[in-house]
Amino acid sequence: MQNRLEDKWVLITGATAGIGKATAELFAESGANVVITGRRTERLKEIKAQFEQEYAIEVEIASFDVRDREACQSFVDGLSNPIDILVNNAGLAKGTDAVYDAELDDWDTMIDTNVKGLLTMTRLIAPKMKERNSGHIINIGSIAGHESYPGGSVYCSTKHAVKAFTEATKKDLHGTNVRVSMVSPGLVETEFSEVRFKGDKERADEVYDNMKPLVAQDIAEIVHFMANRPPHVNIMDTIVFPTAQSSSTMVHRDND
Ligand code: NDP
Ligand code: 8X3
Repeated sequence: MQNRLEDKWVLITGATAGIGKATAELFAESGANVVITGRRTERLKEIKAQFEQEYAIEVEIASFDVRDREACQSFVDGLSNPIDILVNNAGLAKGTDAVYDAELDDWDTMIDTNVKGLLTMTRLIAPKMKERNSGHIINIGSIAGHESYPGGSVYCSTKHAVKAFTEATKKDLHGTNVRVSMVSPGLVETEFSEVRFKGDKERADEVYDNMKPLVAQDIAEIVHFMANRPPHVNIMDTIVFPTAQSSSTMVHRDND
């Protein structure tokens, strides 16, 4: 397959773990330079050291919270290279409580990260892409952006927002060569469930009990595939489940 990614600059938010980290590594393997971000500085430094040792590319790291608009702005102002591909991946779920007893702070965290953080980063990066008439924005959505499940009211709302925003962004950039895409995964085993259950590893492990979930690499390969299409191809969205999953709530367990 032709590699169209060499020497591109790819910015991945939330690259300290899971899907973001795997995506950054696949781009690095293809000879793309990467700007990796997240809040955990030590992890970013370790990943930079690993990538620089293994791949002949440039790696920049930036530690900031996507909920902090000023931090996002000063990060973008300080970028030393134009961004060819923006992967808006940073995101999380907090809790599975019903609407009548969920924590309002959890709702704020999800909305501020998954929606407002993604909006801010897009707003800051898109103008230069439009000006250069090239670029690709790839948002990490979810099956939760296509259907809603009990206990996921606000998480699902945030991912529905990502879907709406992706579609509207494509339309705002209509007539330019800037591409806009999203990926909508089902269950992927990452730190996601541990974060959702606030460090309760046992509860997190139960999510993937007796079934084979997707792994971060599965999603990274789809993001990489989208970015590596010829310039006239814009994949809008892909829904990807583990084979054992058929909807947010239909998960076949080996003991079923
Ligand atoms: P992980 O918890 O493994 O990774 C999440 C990443 O997001 C981390 O690098 C984390 O970095 C970063 N992040 C979280 N909050 C912030 C913040 N406020 N500012 C900056 N970075 C932040 O989860 P996944 O890899 O699974 O999740 C990645 C994306 O995929 C999310 O948008 C998630 O909603 C989506 N998704 C996940 C699915 C799954 O089943 N795992 C399925 C469908 C979609 P740090 O903590 O260092 O800041
Ligand atoms: C994460 C997958 O099924 O927990 O977006 O919503 S799910």
